[in-house]
Amino acid sequence: MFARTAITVRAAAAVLLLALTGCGNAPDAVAAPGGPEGRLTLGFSQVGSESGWREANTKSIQDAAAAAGVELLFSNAQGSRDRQIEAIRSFIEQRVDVIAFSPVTETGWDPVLVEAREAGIPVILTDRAIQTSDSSLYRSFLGSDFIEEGTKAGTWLSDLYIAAKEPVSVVEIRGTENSAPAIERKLGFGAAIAQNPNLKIVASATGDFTRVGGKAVMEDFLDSTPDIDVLYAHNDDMGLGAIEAIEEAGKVPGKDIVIITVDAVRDGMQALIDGKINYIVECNPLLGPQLMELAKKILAGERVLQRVVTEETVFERSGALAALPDRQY
Ligand code: GZL
Repeated sequence: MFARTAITVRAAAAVLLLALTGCGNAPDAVAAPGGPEGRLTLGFSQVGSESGWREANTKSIQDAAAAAGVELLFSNAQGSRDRQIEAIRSFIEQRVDVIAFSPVTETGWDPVLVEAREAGIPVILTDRAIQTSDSSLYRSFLGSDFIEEGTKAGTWLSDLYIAAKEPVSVVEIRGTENSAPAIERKLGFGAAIAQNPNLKIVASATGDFTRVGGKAVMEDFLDSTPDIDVLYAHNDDMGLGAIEAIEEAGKVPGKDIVIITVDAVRDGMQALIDGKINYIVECNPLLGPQLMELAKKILAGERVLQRVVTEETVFERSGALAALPDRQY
């Protein structure tokens, strides 16, 4: 009964909206919120729980939905694209007002996003981008510039070794294969270190953004790669796992091996303060409030930017000491 009534009301609201704005099939014409008591219902599919960053991102979305009075249907895909696609189909069947998701990998999303468009449900990408030839499949992408993050890491390293006369051996622990952050942090870093011909990536493997993965990869590198000078890990969690392996091998992280990571979550910032990590490029997970604002604007028929880039910075030890006391994640 509720669902049918809601759809009737929403259909009427949509007709009224079209009449008022005369925008016909304009992309901004969507139905009025149809959740309980007219509340906006947002279906969100999350990547998983693989890292401290992801936990903070989930909390930000859940807290922001509660603060904004948004009815949140939240699904955790535990790293599975198929489970994310299932969740999006479920949101379509439940006739949510807006769908948002952080795509675990870049490809394979067009079919389900066409289904959402045909159902008249707007989609917002958060955190990670997708590969598609049809940008009308989503209304906005809210997230970091991962190439810029890799560039920041590589530029800092190039400067650190500006006077190097000998080859500098760099090992890289990548994030989840085929994910936007792993692809683009690698791209940005590689282009930036090309400025310094002494810097060479001598080994690279995926640690899937987890501590366990980072430790296992670093153990392999320590066994197979002589004289490692630098580790570039695509997130703090893999860097922290690698630090365990480095210490178990009797080496001093941050001194015997320079370590650069991305995210700047609490545990990473503490390692930076302890001298075990040398540089962290921030990747801000606190996307919740902006996501709710985007959803409400889209449902109100307002135009929104198709690309909203997250603001973020970089940290060395002094900056971490200043930032840690008030850090939200
Ligand atoms: C980046 C995000 C990445 C983080 C990792 O926006 O997708 O996934 O850097 C997380 O910590 O697992």
